Parts: sequence; C-alpha cells; structure tokens
Amino acid sequence: MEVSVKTTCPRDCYDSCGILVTAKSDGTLRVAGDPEHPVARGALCAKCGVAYNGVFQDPEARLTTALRRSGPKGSGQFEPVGLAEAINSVADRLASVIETRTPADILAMSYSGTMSLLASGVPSRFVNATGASEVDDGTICNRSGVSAWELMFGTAQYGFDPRTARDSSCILVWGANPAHSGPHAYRHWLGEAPGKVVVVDPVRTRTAADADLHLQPRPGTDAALAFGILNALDDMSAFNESFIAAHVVGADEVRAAIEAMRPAKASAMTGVPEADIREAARCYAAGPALLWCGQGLQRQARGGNIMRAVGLLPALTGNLGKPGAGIYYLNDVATRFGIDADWLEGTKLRRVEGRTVGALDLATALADPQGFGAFLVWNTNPVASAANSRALKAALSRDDLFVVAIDLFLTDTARYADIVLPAASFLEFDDITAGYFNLALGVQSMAAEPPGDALPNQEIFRRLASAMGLEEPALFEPDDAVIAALLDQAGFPGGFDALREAGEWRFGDEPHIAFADLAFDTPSGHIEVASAQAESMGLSRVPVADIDSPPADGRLRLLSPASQWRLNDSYANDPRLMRRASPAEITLHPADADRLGIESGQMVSIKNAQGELRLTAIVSDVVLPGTAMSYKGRWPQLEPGGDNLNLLYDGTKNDLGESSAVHGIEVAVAPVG
Ligand SMILES: Nc1nc2c(c(=O)[nH]1)N[C@H]1C(S)=C(S)[C@@H](COP(=O)(O)OP(=O)(O)OC[C@H]3O[C@@H](n4cnc5c(=O)[nH]c(N)nc54)[C@H](O)[C@@H]3O)O[C@H]1N2
Ligand SMILES: Nc1nc2c(c(=O)[nH]1)N[C@H]1C(S)=C(S)[C@@H](COP(=O)(O)OP(=O)(O)OC[C@H]3O[C@@H](n4cnc5c(=O)[nH]c(N)nc54)[C@H](O)[C@@H]3O)O[C@H]1N2
Ligand SMILES: [Mo]
Repeated sequence: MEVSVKTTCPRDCYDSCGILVTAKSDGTLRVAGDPEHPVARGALCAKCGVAYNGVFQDPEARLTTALRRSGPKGSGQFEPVGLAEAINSVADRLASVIETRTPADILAMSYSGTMSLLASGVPSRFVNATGASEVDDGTICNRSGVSAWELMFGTAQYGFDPRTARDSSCILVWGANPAHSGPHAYRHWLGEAPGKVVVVDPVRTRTAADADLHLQPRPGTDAALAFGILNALDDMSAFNESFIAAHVVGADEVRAAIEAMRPAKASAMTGVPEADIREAARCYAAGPALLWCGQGLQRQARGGNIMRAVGLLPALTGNLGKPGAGIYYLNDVATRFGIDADWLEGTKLRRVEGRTVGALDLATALADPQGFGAFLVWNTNPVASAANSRALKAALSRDDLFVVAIDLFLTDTARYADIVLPAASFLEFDDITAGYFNLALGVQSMAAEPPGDALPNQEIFRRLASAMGLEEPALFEPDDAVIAALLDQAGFPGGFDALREAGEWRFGDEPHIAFADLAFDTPSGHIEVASAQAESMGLSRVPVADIDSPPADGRLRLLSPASQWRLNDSYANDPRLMRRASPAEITLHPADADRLGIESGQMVSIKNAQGELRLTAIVSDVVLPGTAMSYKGRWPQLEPGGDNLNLLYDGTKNDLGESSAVHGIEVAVAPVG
C-alpha cells in the first residue's frame, strides 16, 4: 500500500497549499495537492506541481555536494569538495574577517526562498551571534507598503482573515494579481466570495478580467484615483463620521484635497473613466468591504504615499474591525499564533552592532573594497532579483570578497561564490510553515532523504557555528526541540506528530476579526491620517493626490510583475516550465507597437541608461498605451544575452522605506534589425 505524508508548500506565495507526498515504486516522489486541505483542495498550482515533480527531484539539477571555485568568479567552474572541508574553509575565512577587520564586515543576506520557520528563521541565530551585518531584505519587495501602513494603522501585518469574505459585499483588490501570485486565493477564495470584486490594475490581468469591475489607471497614479473614489464616497455620504471622530486622527487635513478631486479630474489624471470611479465607490460604500493592497502597487516611485492614500478608504468609511470589513497587505501569521520571532532568530545573541544594507544598495555596498570582506547568501538569488544586476556581478567578482552561497541549485548568484553549500529542499526535512494570507500553521514533513550532502539551512549553520568554535547553546538547538518550542508557544494541543497527522492548524473555527478593539499601535492609538512621524521622516503629514508623470520622448513604463510559471526566480531552471515560459516576452499596446513599427513575435530592443535587453514582442491591449510588461524571475544564465530585466533597474528607491520602485522603470523600445 502506498503511504503518503502531509506537508505544506513553503514558497513566498499567498496560498501555503497543503501537499500530499507519496513515494513511488521507482524511488521518486509524487507531489500533489492535499484533497483534505482547505486551500489546496487536491491540486497544486501549475508551477509548483511541475517543479516539485521535476527540477526539485532532479539529481542532475540539484546541488548534491559542496563546491569550491576552480575558475574565475562567475565562470561557473567549480570542483566538488567534501562538506566538512567546505564548512571548515568557510569558518576559517569568516574567522579571519572577524579577527583582521570586524564582524560587521561580513554581510549576510537571505530572503524568502523558503519561508518555513526553521529554515528561514534559525540561521539568523548564527548571524546575530557572529555580529555580521545584514541586508534589509524587505526593501526588495514590500517595505514601503509595510512602512506606510505602520504610520497609518500601526501595522501592515494585521490583515483580515480571508474567511471573513463570507460577510463582505465588496472586495477591492488594488494592485495584486492573485491569478498569478496566489492561484488558489484567486480561484477559490476570490472566485467564491459572495461580494462584488473590484480590481485596480494598470494591466488587464486574469484577476482583473474576471472581476465585476476593473479600474485600469496609468501606473503610479493610484493616489489620485483613491482621492477620486473618496470624493464620490463623500458625495454619497458614505463617510462614517462617528467612526472618524472616535478612531481617526487628522481626517480634516485631507478633506479639502478630497473635495477638490472630483471624479472627472481623477479620471483625467489616471485615465479611469469617471463612471467607473463612481461605480467603485458605490460598491465600496455598500459595505462591509474588504481592501486587499497588493505588493505590486507600492513598487512605484511614490509607493508609500499611494499606500497611505488607498488606506484612506477604510479609515474614512469605518471599514475595519467588523465582519466582512478590513484591510490586508500581509498577515504575520506566526505572531498571530503567539510565536516569538525574536527567540526563533536569536535576536538576543547579538553583542556587536552590524551595519544594515538596503537591498537596492547591494551592488554599491559590495563593490567597495573598504566595505565587506565576506558575503554569505541563502534563500535568495540577488543576481536574478536585485537591482543593478550588471554592477552586482562586477562587485561579486571582487578578488578580496569571499562569497558563500547556499542553495538547492547553482543559481546565478551561486556562480559567483567561492564556496557553494548544497541545501535540502522542503521535501527533505521537518519544519513548520506560517504563510502570510490564510491564518494557519502548516506541517512540513520530511518525505525523503536530502540528495548527497545537502542539508537544511539550519543544520548548515549549526555546523558552521561548531567549526567556528562558537558556544551559545541556541546555535546548536536541534530541530525537534525548536519545533516543540514553537508548537508550545502557539499553544498547539498535541505535539508535532499530531500536526503531521492533521497537516495544518487553523486559527479558530470562525473568522478572526482583525482590529476588533479598534486599537491601533500608532503614537495616538488611532488611525493616523495625519502623521507627525511621517512628517519627521521628511514625508508629507497626510497622503496627497499626486501622480507620476508619464514617460517622455516615446519611452514606455515597464512593469515586471509575478509570472504564473515561476515563483520569483525559483523554477526558472525547470525544463518543462522553461518550455512554457520561453522565450522571454514583452507585452506592448497595439498603439505603441504601431507607432514603433513592431509586430507580435518580433525581436525588440529594450534600452535605458543601464543597458539593453532583447525580448520577443507580444502585441496586446491588456496593457495601456505607454506601458509595457515583462514578467520577473528569469535566470540570467539561461537567457541568450546573459541578463534578465533587472539589468534595466538602476535601484532608484521609492518615497518610503528605501524600498523598490522596480515598476517605475522607463525604457525605449525599438524593433531589432
Ligand atoms: N524586475 C523585478 N524584480 C523583482 C521583483 C519584481 O516585481 N520585478 N520582485 C521582487 C520581489 S517581490 C522579491 S520577494 C524578490 C525575490 O527574489 P529571490 O529572493 O531571489 O527569489 P526566490 O525565488 O524567492 O528565492 C531564491 C532562492 O531561494 C532558493 N531556496 C529555496 N528553498 C531553499 C532552502 O530551503 N534553502 C536555501 N538555502 N535556498 C532555498 C531557491 O532555489 C532560489 O534560488 O525579487 C524581487 N525582484
Ligand atoms: N506565480 C508567482 N506567485 C508569486 C510570485 C511570483 O513571482 N510568481 N512572487 C511572490 C512574491 S515575492 C510577492 S511579493 C507576491 C507579489 O504578488 P502581488 O501582490 O500580486 O504583486 P505583483 O505581482 O508584483 O503585482 C501585482 C499587480 O500590480 C500591478 N501594478 C504595477 N504597478 C501598479 C500601479 O502603479 N498601480 C496599480 N494599481 N497596480 C500596479 C501589476 O500590473 C500586477 O498585475 O507574489 C508572490 N507570489
Ligand atoms: Mo516579494
């Protein structure tokens, strides 16, 4: 009889699907959606279904031994080396940076390649204990949105419980495309929600096409759109004055700007028809209404202001703290369950202050010979995902920079390493998952031995700590003890075996109502429409209705959102998914294609001051005139020109939190030949 184990997908995705893994007679695994899991409902998304049965189990593609560089940096020439020897040489080199320079001259970088609690959290204990510097990872993704709603609501991580959609008459999805970025949330949650769905996106995504109403603003104009909708809401007396009086600070400071933004004016500024602005307001006013702000929304030059402007909708209509109402950007599920992240990550082990480097500054920081002597990178592939990729490659090639990469695969970043260490995949060790949308803890259950010398991140760091002679017991705490402590913190009734059996643990039987007490962790304790904190950071006290100007001289605004065939840059090397998603494409509006003399299928040159890329044109009116789209996440080493589109992003930061403005890139597009 076939035996299956329940596990959970730990990818950086809204879904956190339950998975059933069955050992096949040939020794490989069948990885499929768990029919009993409320999110997965028996099916994985196309990309994970392929990759987990494909490249994740391919011993040729996986790293199975440690590697030592044997050619020039970036050449991809390595020789296999014993794991203990590799770890000892890393330990020696880090110790020498600590002795001859300072611990802060070691730079550690990780992000969300795997989000299970041990594999993503425990390595920080080592980083803290050594006193290394760290990359502020959120700046590559969602920091400005986090900071904006912290200013306004005290937190951006206390979102609605998706289950409360059953009580909602309107779901406003603003700058998210779950059809790609959370396929199960799209199909089941949004698809079955009783309320109307309004989507705001400059691209007619699948999510937008399926919505009851799609508002299609020009990129970076969302603040004006929000003020226009607020004007229409005010017109229909939809502001909740008693809520405002009791729970909102500074509403009066935005009223004049709202009054001035008649829907006709907002329409002219954003390109959204006036009637649609009013229709969106009617839907939201009917309430209770949910607001989901996506992470694409804030990757714009004024992303922080945009997130604050959109946050005015729930603040002024009182759509918070009751069934069917609420806001969502992220859910810190672990904290909601009572898990102590500081304990998990060993924050108290830090005795030496490190420096903090923004992800967008990575290339500059690593290029400086007076700066870092060692770079330790895992759970992320910045050569594919970070800004300024060409400069980053040059910086990583510095002779006196010692680079250690830990991954499942020989990524573009790993190709620049002096030592590569092989990581186990989530199918190969026990852990606990806590996603960022649905309120549940999931089991991660070992279904196979790691291939060759591969080990879970946390075990690699335990061995590194040992090789360096570090002594803090927290650095050596075994996985089962950490897992037991986490379940204990969460108050899970039953040990890990009970979680293995159940697959997941939901947060109560009924939808949890976020902000039910209408207490906000801001200086005033209320929702801060006007923020002295913002002012002290050099920002406007209140959100304002300004917009980005459209690109000049015939250039196009290039958006690079999530692809349905990849998870960030993960799976870019899966052969079947490569066939689905090749060649690299750029979507252009028919009016721009006509003007530029470009036809579908033709090779085009995409250029700005950073460099040039060649992509295949797709002509389609899913994008607006003046806007182009090309999906993120390709591996440079697999592209004909050796670059992906982060070649074109110079790392310009947006208005809040030193965060990414990657959807603000401007490019000149021309036919090739
Ligand atoms: N142009 C453009 N660029 C973008 C974006 C965009 O919208 N446009 N989005 C940005 C965003 S939002 C993000 S979050 C970043 C993400 O960019 P990355 O962090 O680079 O991408 P991921 O694919 O999440 O993870 C990277 C690596 O983690 C590895 N990994 C998986 N599991 C494990 C494990 O258990 N152990 C170890 N050691 N490694 C593991 C994978 O093999 C993969 O190589 O990209 C950013 N880059
Ligand atoms: N399949 C898949 N799933 C993923 C990922 C992936 O790469 N692939 N990445 C994961 C990660 S790390 C993240 S952060 C999330 C991100 O997932 P989402 O939160 O959905 O964000 P994005 O895909 O970056 O962008 C969403 C939408 O924002 C739109 N957008 C761009 N600029 C603007 C603007 O100015 N205004 C408005 N209103 N909208 C705008 C884009 O057109 C896009 O359709 O997805 C996660 N899930
Ligand atoms: Mo992200």
